[in-house]
Amino acid sequence: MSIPNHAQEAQDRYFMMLAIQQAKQGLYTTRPNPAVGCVIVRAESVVGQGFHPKAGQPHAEVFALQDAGASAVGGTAYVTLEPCSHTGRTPPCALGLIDAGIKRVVIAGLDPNPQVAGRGVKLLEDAGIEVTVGILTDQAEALNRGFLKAMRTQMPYVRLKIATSLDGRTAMASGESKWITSAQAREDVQKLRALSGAIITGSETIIADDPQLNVRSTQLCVSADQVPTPKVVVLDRRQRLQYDPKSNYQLCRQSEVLYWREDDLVKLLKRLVSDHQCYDVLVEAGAGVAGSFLKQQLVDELIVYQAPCLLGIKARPMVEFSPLSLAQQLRLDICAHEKIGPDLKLTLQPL
Ligand code: AOF
Ligand code: ZN
Repeated sequence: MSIPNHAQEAQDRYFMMLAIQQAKQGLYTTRPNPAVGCVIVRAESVVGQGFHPKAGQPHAEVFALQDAGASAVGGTAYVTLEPCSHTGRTPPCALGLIDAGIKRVVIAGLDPNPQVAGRGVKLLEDAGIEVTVGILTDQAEALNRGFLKAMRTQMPYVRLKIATSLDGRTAMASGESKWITSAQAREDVQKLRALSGAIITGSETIIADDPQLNVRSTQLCVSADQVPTPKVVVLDRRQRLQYDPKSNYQLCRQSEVLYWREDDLVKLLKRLVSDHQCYDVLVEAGAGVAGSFLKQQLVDELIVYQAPCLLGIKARPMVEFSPLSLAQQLRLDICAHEKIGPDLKLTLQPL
């Protein structure tokens, strides 16, 4: 009978937390690759650490092993994602760990990429390495929502962002809407954009607001020019932009823009995964588009920035949605709440 070793588990959680902190350094720059961190431990102290900085560059394990040098022999590697077993842009990390003389590997969660999916663990075990899977899995998975969902379902992780007043209004009846939420809340939106492979908007938003929809923050942990530019998708079923004489909208000048003229949003989302490797998608649009995504149950996460002001009943509502009875309401779970400057940020998941 084996007795659970609580001291070992506590230690594993501690070092995995350090590996997660490493992974976070690549959060905005690794797309379409996942953000991954690795810590090498020998005799209960950290001898090497690293993270994956960018697709095409070495994986987290390679940097951590380099950092550890000869001290890696006989050590334990803590990795936030199963070490890869395939040769992609870089060679298999599982073999790198074996060659470096690592004796034990602790992994937060398996890599659902069909090219890996358990094969990394098998390579390690076949080489006689002790493997533990499932330490701080939820925290590690929270870093790579899009990558994990896309690998598992071929659909992206969709975040819908809405900025509203306390009474749930987004603009005056005239369309006037600059600015309801604070500069701090708008700065926070930069993080959502920096996480996203694509930003979806509507032609009406382009015509009314001429937004830039780019990443330009100076307050991210990396400089904005390191962040891969999100693709902008304009929903333009009625081809309003093509015939609009004003063609020099701000975003057309600076980003790669994809015009989607079809009705089918599921097809668009699947296409973004299969053809463009966009695994995290941010919807920043008006009430009509927001309503379509919500009604079709395509939203994984709703982020509401709510300013403490009242705009009244003639102002525009946040979502075009008209349930006929209370039974048809859309219910959500509040996952997080935070005060950002004077505003409230709510993160919700549809039930
Ligand atoms: C790891 N460690 O740090 C990362 C992994 O084209 P490549 O060679 O960069 O491979 C990309 C795939 O490798 C990616 O889709 C995911 O399955 C895995 N990412 N694996 O062992 C890392 N970033
Ligand atoms: Zn790898």
